[in-house]
Amino acid sequence: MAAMMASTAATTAALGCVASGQEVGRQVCTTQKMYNGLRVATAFPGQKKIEESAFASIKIRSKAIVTMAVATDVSRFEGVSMAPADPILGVSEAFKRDNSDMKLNLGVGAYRTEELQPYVLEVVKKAEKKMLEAGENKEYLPIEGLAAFNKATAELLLGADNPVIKQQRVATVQGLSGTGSLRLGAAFIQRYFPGVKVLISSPTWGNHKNILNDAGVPWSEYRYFDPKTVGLDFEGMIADIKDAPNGSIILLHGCAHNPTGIDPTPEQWEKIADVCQEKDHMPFFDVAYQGFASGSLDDDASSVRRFVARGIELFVAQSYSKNLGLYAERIGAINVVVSSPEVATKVKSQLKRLARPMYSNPPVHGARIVANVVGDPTMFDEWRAEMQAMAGRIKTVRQRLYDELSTKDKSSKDWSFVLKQIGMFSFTGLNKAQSDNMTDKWHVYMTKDGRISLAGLNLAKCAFLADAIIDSFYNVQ
Ligand code: KET
Repeated sequence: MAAMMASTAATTAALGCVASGQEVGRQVCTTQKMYNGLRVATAFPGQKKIEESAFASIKIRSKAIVTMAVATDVSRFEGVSMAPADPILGVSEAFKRDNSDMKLNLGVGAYRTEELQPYVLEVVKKAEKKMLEAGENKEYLPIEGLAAFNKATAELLLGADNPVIKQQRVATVQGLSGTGSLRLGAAFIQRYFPGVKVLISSPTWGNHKNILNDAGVPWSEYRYFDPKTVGLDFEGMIADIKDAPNGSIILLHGCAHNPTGIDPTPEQWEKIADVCQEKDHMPFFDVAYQGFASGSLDDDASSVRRFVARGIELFVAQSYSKNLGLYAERIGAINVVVSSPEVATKVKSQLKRLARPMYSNPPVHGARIVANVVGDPTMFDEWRAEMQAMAGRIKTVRQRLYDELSTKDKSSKDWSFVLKQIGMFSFTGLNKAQSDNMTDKWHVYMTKDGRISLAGLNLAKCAFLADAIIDSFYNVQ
């Protein structure tokens, strides 16, 4: 200890320029460099005050450690500002920090059981067991991903007997779940349709804007949600899509629109397809909830299939996070449906070229699970049953929440929009201050746009949630 103190004193003395509380400047530090041969001088572009505590807290045993301490104080990363928390995933982080027994996480769209626990599908466990028994290796996948997965995912989306599949007019590349697949599609747009604008719904899943911004793709919004009717502003939507320059790209949610839970009717989809054809617009479908909206994989893909049947070229990003509960496996795909097999081959080659420098090739585990489940008729049926059970549980809590809201609210407010919305979410209409009240007073974690994930709610908590919503709605402006 005495030796260490002596050495500390000696070092500090030698480093006269960095004594406690002393102003240190470029010139002095240059002198210091002469004393010690340390690199500290270059770390001081200007005047800097060294705090005593900074030195008290570290044990100065060698010149090298002093160098590190000084260099940390004047990081070259000082210009990096603090990023805001993610509006959705940041909610889960805040939820973890809350110690209240009341707390309820309705932020992220992730399915929970009636006990509010994460759920691994039985069919996924079965597929994993089969994979383990088969002794699969961990070799790299090709850039485009697992062939059996790509075949299964395109067939699931479009229907196995869809002519575009038979005619080999679909370029499918396995992606890093929905987000990574959207990002790959956006990179393709940036490279091959530079300057072409993507129209996104107002509102939309918040990450769409980030994905397009980071890919350098310009975007603007089309009207979608009408707060007055708590429904679709279909006329506004059509008018804005018509107004966009010919050949724009229109981002559409295949089913279970996030965050509103409001989808166009079949007739409205036809009208949207009419306008896309008139204006030579190209749809870009985001299909993150196939099977979760209605419980049927085919019904939830009908919007996409409608456009494909008309011969419209389009992009579709798919995700297996929700419908197979494979959130952390990052499994999904980007599909580009085009007019000829030759074009499909070229488009696929360019998607691979974009993927290679970004992440080289995708992970294999989730791809094998999907390929096994979809490729085995028994497991496929088991999956559909489990998916229907998940979708069914969400519908049950939706109904209970509506019942509680209607019973507890003595005013004439119509809460039936809760029942009309579909998918994982309810868009409550609560504003930011009201959503803050939900969290600050009631410990209900939700996104600040008023969205709640019903997948994180159970029957037992519906009455409590209704109290929180009614309080926030009427007592907070
Ligand atoms: N599209 C939509 C519309 C979407 O809601 C999500 C996820 C994704 C794509 C991407 O999911 P991935 O896991 O990359 O396949 N939404 C939920 C989670 C998140 O924000 O990442 C959510 O809205 O809570």
